[in-house]
Amino acid sequence: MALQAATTTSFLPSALSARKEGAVKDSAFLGVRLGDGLKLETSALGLRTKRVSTSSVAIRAQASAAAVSSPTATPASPSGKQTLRKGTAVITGASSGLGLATAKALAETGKWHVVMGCRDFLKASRAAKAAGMEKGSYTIVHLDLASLDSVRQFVGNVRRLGMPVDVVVCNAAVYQPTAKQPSFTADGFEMSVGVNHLGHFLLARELLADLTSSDYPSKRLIIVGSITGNTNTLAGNVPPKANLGDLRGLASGLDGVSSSAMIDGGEFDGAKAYKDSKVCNMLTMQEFHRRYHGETGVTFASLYPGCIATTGLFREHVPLFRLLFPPFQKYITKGYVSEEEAGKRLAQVVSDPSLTKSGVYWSWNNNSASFENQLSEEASDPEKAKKVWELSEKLVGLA
Ligand code: NDP
Ligand code: PMR
Repeated sequence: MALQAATTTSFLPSALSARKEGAVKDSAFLGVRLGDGLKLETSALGLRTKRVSTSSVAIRAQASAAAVSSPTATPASPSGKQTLRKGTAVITGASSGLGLATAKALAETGKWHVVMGCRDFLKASRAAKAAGMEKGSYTIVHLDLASLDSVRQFVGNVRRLGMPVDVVVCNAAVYQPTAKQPSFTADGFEMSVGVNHLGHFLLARELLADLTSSDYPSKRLIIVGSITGNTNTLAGNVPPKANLGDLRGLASGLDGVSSSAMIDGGEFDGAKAYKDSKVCNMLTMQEFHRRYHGETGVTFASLYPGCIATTGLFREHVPLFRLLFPPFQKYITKGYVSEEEAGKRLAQVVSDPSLTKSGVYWSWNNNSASFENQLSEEASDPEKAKKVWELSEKLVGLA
């Protein structure tokens, strides 16, 4: 019998730090506006709110996570065969789109417990239920990648679950193609790069220790990339193109005040900021591979799951785009994939025994067969990867 994972769905504490104006969208947290002194408590069975005396704006939650032990193999069955224990996969942004579909695909196998790192507990909880995920197959832990404090608290809360960390999937992202002005994370970084790259950079660096100490046979760290960050493709040549330039904006902190909000130091462009962030994601995966694969045995991978034209990623795009984008991708580029299919693809990168090679950017052909894809010159430049790594380390307080 596989190891029983904790069955409690928990929302673990994360303080909301002060933010720049217009920075983060969660003032209406959990779908309701929260004033000072509101305390949230959640349990597997429901959500209660109650007023507490403190005037702090911290949102706290009670969580009870059952501690579990983590033998690599469960005791031998009567036939004498050892079976692999249940793996634990941490997935960021699992409240919708690709992350949710992947969480569902993994949970359905019965071989994985999914830790869903989400900024909106209620949305995640509803999404998991609506997707038909079994109660004991997942745990929701609060994570707002737009706050480094929240990332650090998430890491602590994941550790407190007492489960091993066998796979980490950096999936969450924001895309702000219509923004005229940059918005900023709690730490003052331009939002797309702050959430998609810097938040995940800190998360991945922190959880590497946990992955390393896991006894699971195939430990993996996956950072979701995209075709649109790769200028060696047609999609990657649709303006504005990704270009990190000489990284002068990143070096100055992307704060939009003393420096540009863009990595290359140029004028703010939300679509470009997203594509630049995806280049950082793909470079980071390769730099992890170079630095840590040999030492830790962890598999580092990235992927382009296909064009999942129906997800929430395009929520800030103009309505006409949202209407035309799915049929355009379905019938013209033929790059469209459903959320379900994309989830199966990412689930393969998490658990398929044939996808253990490290340092690979996976893609799928028209028959849904995986292959090792080529990254663009910039997205595979080792010098740039090293510089992005070193600058990111400074920005997130690791150097
Ligand atoms: P969705 O918008 O459906 O999912 C994005 C997820 O990220 C949501 O769960 C969202 O949470 C979460 N998120 C956003 N901001 C934060 C934050 N500050 N803290 C924590 N979580 C956050 O988009 P997709 O499923 O399409 O995107 C998933 C990944 O796939 C991204 O990395 C994207 O770049 C990549 N991708 C997508 C493609 C596509 O065609 N859609 C193609 C190639 C790659 P919430 O639900 O609360 O909004
Ligand atoms: Mg693209 C084979 C062609 C192809 C593919 C696979 C994509 C994927 N796109 C392709 C082609 C084109 N797109 C062409 C020819 C155009 C001009 C009409 C075009 C336009 C376009 C826009 C305006 N495409 C877009 C946008 C977006 O706003 C999306 C984007 O860049 O998000 C960052 C997008 C995308 N096209 C894709 C994919 C996968 C996306 C979005 C998701 C992502 O990269 O994360």
